[in-house]
Amino acid sequence: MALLKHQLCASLLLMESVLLLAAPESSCPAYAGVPGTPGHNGSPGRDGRDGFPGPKGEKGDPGVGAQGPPGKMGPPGAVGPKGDKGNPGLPGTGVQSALVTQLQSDVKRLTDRLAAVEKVLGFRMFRKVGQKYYVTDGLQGNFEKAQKFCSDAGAKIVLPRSEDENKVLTSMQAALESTYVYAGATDRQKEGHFVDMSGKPLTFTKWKENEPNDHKGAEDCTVIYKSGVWNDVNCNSEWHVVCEL
Ligand code: FUC
Ligand code: CA
Ligand code: CA
Repeated sequence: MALLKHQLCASLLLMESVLLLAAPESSCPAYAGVPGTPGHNGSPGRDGRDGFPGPKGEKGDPGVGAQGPPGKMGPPGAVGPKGDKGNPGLPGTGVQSALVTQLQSDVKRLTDRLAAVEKVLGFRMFRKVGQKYYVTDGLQGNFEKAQKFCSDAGAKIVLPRSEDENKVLTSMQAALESTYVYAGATDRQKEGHFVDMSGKPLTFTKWKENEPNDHKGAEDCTVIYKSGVWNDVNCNSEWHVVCEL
């Protein structure tokens, strides 16, 4: 302790000597010493702790994806309304319109004719006679069945109106090996008075000798024999069916 006190006094004495040298005129009372110069800044402190998390950021803009492929075509729409009627055509010259009228009637005639010919081609056998066609599928039946077959075909049961027509029919009978073919004439309305299917009197007949005889009082239908002569027979008997178009 004595040593420490001695050293402290020695230090104070030394400091006083230094001060006297720095300021020789000042009287220095017993130690209200001049403050020393500020010390140097200390070394930086340790890093602070991490701060609290900042606030949540703003919502981002919507993303922009690449455009997808086009979808399938939708179902067809309903049929639209009928369009307006067109404007009338330009008037033709007198010659032109007469020509058009002629062509229209020619086309109609040819169209009708073609339709008739195509119908004829649908039968097993056919013959052209004048403006008519005689057709058959070789069917046999009673008069009622004969009428129905022809009517279903859009035709009429055959009725020769001339020797030519009668001959063409017998040529078909030869090919059919037919004894009798029904004709479209009856005396059902008035016995002994044969008429066609429209009720009109016959303009051509080729009755066999002693016919029509209304055999057994039960013969009101007409048949044509393979030789071409006519006979009245019972309408329920079955014979070949030929129609005319
Ligand atoms: C004659 C004909 C009749 C029948 C009979 C067998 O009398 O007139 O229609 O064919 O023969
Ligand atoms: Ca009769
Ligand atoms: Ca008879």
